[in-house]
Amino acid sequence: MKASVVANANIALVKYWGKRNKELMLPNNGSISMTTQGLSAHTTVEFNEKYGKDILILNGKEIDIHSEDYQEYVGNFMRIVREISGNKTPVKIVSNNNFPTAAGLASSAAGFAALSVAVNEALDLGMNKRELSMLARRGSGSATRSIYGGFVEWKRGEKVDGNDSYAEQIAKPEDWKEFRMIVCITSRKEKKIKSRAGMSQTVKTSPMYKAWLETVEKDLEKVRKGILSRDFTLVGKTAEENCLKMHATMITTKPPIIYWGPGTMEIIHSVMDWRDSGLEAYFTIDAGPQVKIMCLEKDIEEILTRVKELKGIEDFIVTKPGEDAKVVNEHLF
Ligand code: 2P0
Repeated sequence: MKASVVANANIALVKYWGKRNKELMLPNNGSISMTTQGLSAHTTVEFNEKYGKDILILNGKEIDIHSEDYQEYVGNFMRIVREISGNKTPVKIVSNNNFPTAAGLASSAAGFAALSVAVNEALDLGMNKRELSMLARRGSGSATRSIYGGFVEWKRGEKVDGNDSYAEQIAKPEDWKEFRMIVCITSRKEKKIKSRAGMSQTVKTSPMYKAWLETVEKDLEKVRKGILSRDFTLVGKTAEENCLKMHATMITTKPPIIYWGPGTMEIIHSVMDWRDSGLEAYFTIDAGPQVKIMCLEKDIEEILTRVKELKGIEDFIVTKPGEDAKVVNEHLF
């Protein structure tokens, strides 16, 4: 009834932005990401009557699972787990991220991937990876992709019950060891608009959203092809274009959602200048001001030298393709 799991965060190359079903967490479009190495959530769960009620401790802080901010996330997720398993025993969940939560990395992706694998193990539910990716999806959309390592696609699916909206691995981490991402932290302020509320508002109000959906399929094809043929130019260029298109839908949401800050802009212009001077790098940005720079291992030293010269960067983390979510022996309590 007790299990521990480590799962890695992922960074999207083709983004997920917008749902067609909020209860089942079904996306309007497919997405592709790289699972990071070492930016992880370590989670321990134990189901035991002795707890009396559900307990959640996130990064050392006890949180009321049924409070306004968490009911929609962990509270709702545990309701789903209980529906599936029939098990009503109280649970204790302890989870730690080894990266700063303010880093604008999808901490919910690593967290819900870890929690899904942990409840499956603790309750002996016997789910395979595909089923685990669908369970993780119910916690947070981007968590669907963190079940697998390497390069991963979350299929949009067509079915109304969501049973064809799951993750599949495109390439293993060892298939493209040279791929690097530099996560550049430009601000540690908490973002004003959470992804979930932001994407819902974009779907409702952005005149650009239709155009976004019309071009995603082509981007998925290009990035899939680029990953399979290790074509860095194709992957980087398409990912950067896709990121800008997603941000165009955010910026044109009413009221506007502008996640970029001055530091974000500085990196965008710098990366484009480096490229003009023959140093190949691309950027991608999620629902926050941080920028992830994509490059190959051969250029990392030169790029880091330049990154360190930028004024708007508070910190940076270098990552590469990481592993699947996995059960570990180290319990957190
Ligand atoms: C992504 N993002 O594909 C995109 C790019 C942010 C921008 O997935 O409502 O935290 O829990 O499904 O997964 C962030 O959205 O939102 C996200 P929910 P989630 O990585």
